[in-house]
Amino acid sequence: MHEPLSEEIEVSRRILEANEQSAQRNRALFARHKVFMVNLMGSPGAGKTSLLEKTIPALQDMRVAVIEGDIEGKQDKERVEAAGAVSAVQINTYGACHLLAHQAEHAVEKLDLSAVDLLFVENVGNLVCPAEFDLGESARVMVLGVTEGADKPLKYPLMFRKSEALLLNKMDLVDLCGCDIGVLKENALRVNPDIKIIELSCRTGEGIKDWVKWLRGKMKEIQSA
Ligand SMILES: Nc1nc2c(ncn2[C@@H]2O[C@H](COP(=O)(O)OP(=O)(O)OP(=O)(O)O)[C@@H](O)[C@H]2O)c(=O)[nH]1
Ligand SMILES: [Mg+2]
Repeated sequence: MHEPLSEEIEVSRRILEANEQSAQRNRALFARHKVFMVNLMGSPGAGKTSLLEKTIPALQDMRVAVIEGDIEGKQDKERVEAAGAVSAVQINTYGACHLLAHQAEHAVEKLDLSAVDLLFVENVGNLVCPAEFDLGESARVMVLGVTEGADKPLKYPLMFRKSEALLLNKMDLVDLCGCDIGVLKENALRVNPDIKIIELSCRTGEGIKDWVKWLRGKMKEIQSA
């Protein structure tokens, strides 16, 4: 790796600036339609779609839509539709490891926001890049499988730092994989003392109620502000 050249820094700055403008447009649009948007992030296979499959049926009183970000394929879109999402839109990035705000903006054009209360954007599976790009979300939530290891907050701090909630998924496997949950939480709190940590399992359903309660509270808090 070389030190970034001034032209490279300039290009990155322009990309981030353009992204921020799209993100602000998204935020204004969501505010106008009273839609709460969650940017859901985490490694490939952490359990983001599994979480949506448990969350959507637990929110029967809400109209939940989903934008799915994947490099290729539409498997996750089909899964959330089967789980009861009122609508779902697939974005394929064909290589890029994160979503940009303008991609979300185009996907949102395919939704009828007047018929949506809660919008999840499942970002591309990646523990690094999605955290760098604001999509105009109301809240950032990350899913980490306990199978990924207790050291992850220290090695990949940005996503932990930028998220309001950390969902520790696959708790049914915690003894099998030997993850020290105390150390994992301590590491996450060292990186972000304000992060809300919820232990859950999308396999057994343990902890889903706690997550849904937190989400409802956050929606109330932001919508009444
Ligand atoms: N044992 C166990 N397996 C789980 C749990 N949650 C998800 N899985 C499994 O983990 C695998 C990946 O789950 P997904 O929900 O597809 O993960 P994802 O984060 O959406 O993956 P990408 O969209 O590819 O980034 C699947 O085989 C799930 O069945 C859990 O709580 N416990
Ligand atoms: Mg998925």
